[in-house]
Amino acid sequence: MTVSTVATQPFEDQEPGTSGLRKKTRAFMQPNYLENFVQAIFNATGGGAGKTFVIGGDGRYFNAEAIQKIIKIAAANGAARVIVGKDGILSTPAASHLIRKNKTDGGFILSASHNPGGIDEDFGVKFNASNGGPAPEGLTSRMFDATKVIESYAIAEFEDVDLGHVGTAGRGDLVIETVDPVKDYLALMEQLFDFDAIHALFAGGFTMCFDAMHAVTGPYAHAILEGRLGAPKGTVINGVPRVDFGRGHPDPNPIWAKPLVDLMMSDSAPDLGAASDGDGDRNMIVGRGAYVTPSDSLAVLAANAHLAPAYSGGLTGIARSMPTSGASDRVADRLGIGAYETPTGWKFFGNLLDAGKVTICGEESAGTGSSHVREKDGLWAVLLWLNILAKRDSSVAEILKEHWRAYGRDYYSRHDFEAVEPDRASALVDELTRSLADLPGREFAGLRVRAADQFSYRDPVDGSVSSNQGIRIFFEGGGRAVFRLSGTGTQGATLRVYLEQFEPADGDHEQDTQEALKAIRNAAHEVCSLEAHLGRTEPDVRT
Ligand code: G16
Repeated sequence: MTVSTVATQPFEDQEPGTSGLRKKTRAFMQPNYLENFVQAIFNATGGGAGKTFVIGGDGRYFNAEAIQKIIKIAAANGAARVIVGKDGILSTPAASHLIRKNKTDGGFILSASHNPGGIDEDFGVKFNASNGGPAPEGLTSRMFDATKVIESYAIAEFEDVDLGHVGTAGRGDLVIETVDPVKDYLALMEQLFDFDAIHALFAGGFTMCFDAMHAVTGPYAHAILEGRLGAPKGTVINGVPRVDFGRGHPDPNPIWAKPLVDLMMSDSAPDLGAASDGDGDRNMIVGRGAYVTPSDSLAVLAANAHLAPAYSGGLTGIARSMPTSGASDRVADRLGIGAYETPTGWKFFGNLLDAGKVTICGEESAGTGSSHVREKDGLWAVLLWLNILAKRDSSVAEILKEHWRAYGRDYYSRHDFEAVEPDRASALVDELTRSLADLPGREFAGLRVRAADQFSYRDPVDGSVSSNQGIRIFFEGGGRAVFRLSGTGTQGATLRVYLEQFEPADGDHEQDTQEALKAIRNAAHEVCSLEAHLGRTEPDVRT
């Protein structure tokens, strides 16, 4: 095996964001761009000698080429073995599972998640550590540091590896194991859930529509829902992964999965609607006539998890990202278990899960998961809902309403202002940050500020501190507005404004969400002079 050492120069923009390095696909296709980043990961993690890595991605444009390059760089860095999904396909949670199951040294996950795919769209690379979870902040900063001083990368010269068949191949000292992307993941799900009960549910006429959005969960959903659990053929729609996700935006929310939401609000709605994103870690749950917000889904899943075999012994704790609503905190409180509030980014849940402090985690950005892997897991959430529905003689809408009657309801919505000029977005955030100390007691659009701060997190396991993780404004009367800049966009800045209004258990739970949030929205706009800074008042996306 011939190994070349290729001289290169640093790219200045290789700082990983909320979830790995995400850029336009063409940026990754430039000479040396991907190679530099992958070599920097080896340099930041003590090299590749003798190590084993999982490699796979969501099948988007450039996935196949990037995987071949990573295999060659791994070989040149002395890796002993790589485990690759057949055709280069692995959902993010399935990759996390393979890293853990095979006790590997980590994995390369190729995805820009819910961002569109294609030569003019987005691509991404994420490194997960040996616990199966996204590299924590300490490691991502070492990776970024390594990208700044890189002078060369090593790459082996051999023909592309055929990844179209399950089996083992060798190149020099490197063993390349091509695996069925679904098999081990399905086996894990069988251990967690009562598949017999779910099978009986479908056999009894329960209907469902799962929208794979032309993305990675197609093969998983076909095998699990229609294959193993006996759901009728046609339950899974858009189930063949495409490099451009059928020119869609594979983000399971009411905007991008609108056809499914429309179906669920119509007279011909099945009992359950669900969708997952580009790489299979996000999920959306919709009952007949009832959209479930991700924050509510986390709370309902936590409150009912004991109905699934894996969680019948109870949960140790629940974690949510700071912008996620407080609904799950009240469940934790009632269960008498810990509730944790972390910064946005699944990587912040890793230590809590590893230390056994929490069993279930979730985020407003459509992510829910548990200690079974170290990523959020779209199909896991769908299967837990199915398990709960199979054990309770109630519809999604009834379960949701009952939950609100027991715990109160958090009206919740995220408003995204996309492709904002970065200077304008920073000016808004900087000005708001400077004003924080003066806000308590002041009134905005008729609402009085109770407290305001910049969220800072001290990891209770390793003591690391992450500052400037978003601005929180708490209003009297149970409302909250949060402001933060997205760390996953690839074009300009995205300002996220998260709105929440708590309505107690005996309150009115039947209001329209945007109506219920109007006062908070107006106060949020006024407190940061949103229109003056951005020159507009309407968001691009409301989740
Ligand atoms: C990633 C992270 C999530 C985060 C989301 C949005 O999800 O894993 O933890 O909530 O991005 O982040 P931001 O608000 O910074 O854009 P995914 O599904 O894109 O990997």
